[in-house]
Parts: sequence; C-alpha cells; structure tokens
Amino acid sequence: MAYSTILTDLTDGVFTLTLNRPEVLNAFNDEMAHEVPEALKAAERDAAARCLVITGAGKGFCAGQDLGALRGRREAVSFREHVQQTYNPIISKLRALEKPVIGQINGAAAGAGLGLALACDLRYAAEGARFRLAFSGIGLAPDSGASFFLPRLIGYARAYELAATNSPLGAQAALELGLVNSIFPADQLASAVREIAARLAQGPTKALGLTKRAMNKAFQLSIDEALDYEAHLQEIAARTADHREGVAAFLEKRPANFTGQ
Ligand code: T3D
Repeated sequence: MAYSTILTDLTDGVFTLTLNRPEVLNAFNDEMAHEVPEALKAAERDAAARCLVITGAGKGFCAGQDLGALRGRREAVSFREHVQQTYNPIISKLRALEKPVIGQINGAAAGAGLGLALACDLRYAAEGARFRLAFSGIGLAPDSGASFFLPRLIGYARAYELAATNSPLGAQAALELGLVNSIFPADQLASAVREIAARLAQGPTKALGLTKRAMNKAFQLSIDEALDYEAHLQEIAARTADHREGVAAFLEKRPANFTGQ
C-alpha cells in the first residue's frame, strides 16, 4: 500500500515504519494519524512481520500534533473526538499488537510523539534525543497514553514534574530514569536496533506476543488472577511449533530455529 506521510519496509522479518514529515520533526497531521494505524494493522496481519520498529525521518522522532494543522482546524472540531479518532487507535493498536514493537528514538519526541514512544515495548534512543511532554506548553493535558505510561515507567512525582514544568529530558537522564532501554551514538542507533530487531524477529513470535498480553493484563489483576491468566496463556504457547522446536533444540544441544508458528 502507498502512503504519503510514512514509509514502510519489511526485511528479514522486521517491519519498519518511518514517520516521514521531517520538515516538522514528523509531527502528526490527520493524514499521518490515519496512515499509521493502517500500517500497524497491515503489520499485525502479515505473518512475515515478526518484529516492528518505529522511527522518524530526519533529525526528529515525532513532535506530536502538528500545531500548524491544529491552528488551522475549524473551532467546531471537538478535541475529544479528534483525540479519540486519531491518537487513541494508534496507542491501542500498539499495545494490542502481539509482536515486539521497538521505538527507535532518533531525535526529539514530544507530546503525542512521546506518547507514541511510550506505547512501544522497547525504546532505544540516540544520545542526542530529547523527550518533552509539551502538552502544558500549549495549555493542554497529556493524551496519547502519556498519563498512563509515564508514571508507571518513572513514578508519579517525576512524571508529574516533567508534565507540569515541560522541561526537556535528555537521553542520558531518560536512561537513568528507565524511560529508555539503552542509548547509542546517533550514527550507531539504526544498526544497533536492526540487530536487536532481527534477533526478536527470529524468536518464538507467539510466545513473545503472549508475554506482552500477560504483562499488559497484569497491571489490572490481583496476584491470583495473574497466576491464573499465566496458566491460561501457557496452554496457548504450549501448542505452538516454536515450543516443540525450543525443547527439541535444547535437548539436542543446538540453536533453536523458530518460525513464528
Ligand atoms: O486534538 C488534538 O490534536 C490534541 C492533541 C494534541 C497532541 C499533542 O501532541 S500536543 C503537543 C504538540 N507538540 C508540541 O507542542 C511540541 C512543539 N515542539 C517543540 O517543543 C520542539 O520543536 C521540540 C522539543 C519537539 C524540538 O525542539 P528543537 O529545538 O529540536 O526543534 P525546533 O527548532 O523547535 O523545530 C524544528 C522545526 O519543526 C521548526 O520548524 P522551522 O522553524 O524549522 O520551520 C518547528 O516549528 C517545527 N516543529 C516542531 N514541532 C512542531 C513543529 N511544527 C509543527 N508542529 C509541531 N508540533
């Protein structure tokens, strides 16, 4: 499928989605907000896509809502409806998609762009990347899941401080807070992520997807419910060819050849 605001690529099991509006640091206009979930759905359906990478073209990752487009909207546009129709489906899809999703944070991530990064399973950032809530800077409250993910990742007080002061957070500080998994020199980020993504794409895809489902759900469960849910998911994982292959490979003292089945 041809897109006008994003680029997609599928190589060696890794589906890469590149936000491609570099002149505005890949800020979202409505077209991009429509195309991103379309691409995510395509990646979800394609069994050959076993790991996803989301990144930005040029020097930014994503600066959130395109403020030029926001100002150009008619006043009749409801912010509730706009957020529900644009950002919410993206964030929900990323969390429901049962394949590992990596945010390759090549530059600034702000507003809904930060929400997008936080909705990924893993985040690897360039040393020069910056994170900014940005919402309070324009008199808005967090959306795109930022108020859900950030306190869970770094704790309430730090999350509230970042939201209220709108201070930028550098990559090193983001690493120390646990907001990103690792940081790399800018010129090594893409190759480092490619290596990690390729490894995940060769993994037992169903088991990795069920792991995500279990950890998502565990936020809402008591320990007994979580134990029960784990047992339920184990029943599903145990029926996969990758489970049989993993056990056989271990007993035969050879590397496993997982196919995602
Ligand atoms: O219903 C709804 O839509 C509500 C939903 C809202 C969701 C949101 O995301 S609200 C938050 C919107 N985002 C922002 O407020 C972020 C604004 N941008 C920034 O704070 C900074 O640009 C960054 C911290 C992201 C990066 O700073 P820096 O110094 O690296 O870059 P810069 O020089 O500020 O920006 C480079 C260019 O991108 C510049 O254009 P120019 O001067 O080169 O022609 C700048 O205007 C443009 N740009 C950056 N962010 C946006 C943008 N243009 C439009 N919209 C943007 N969000």
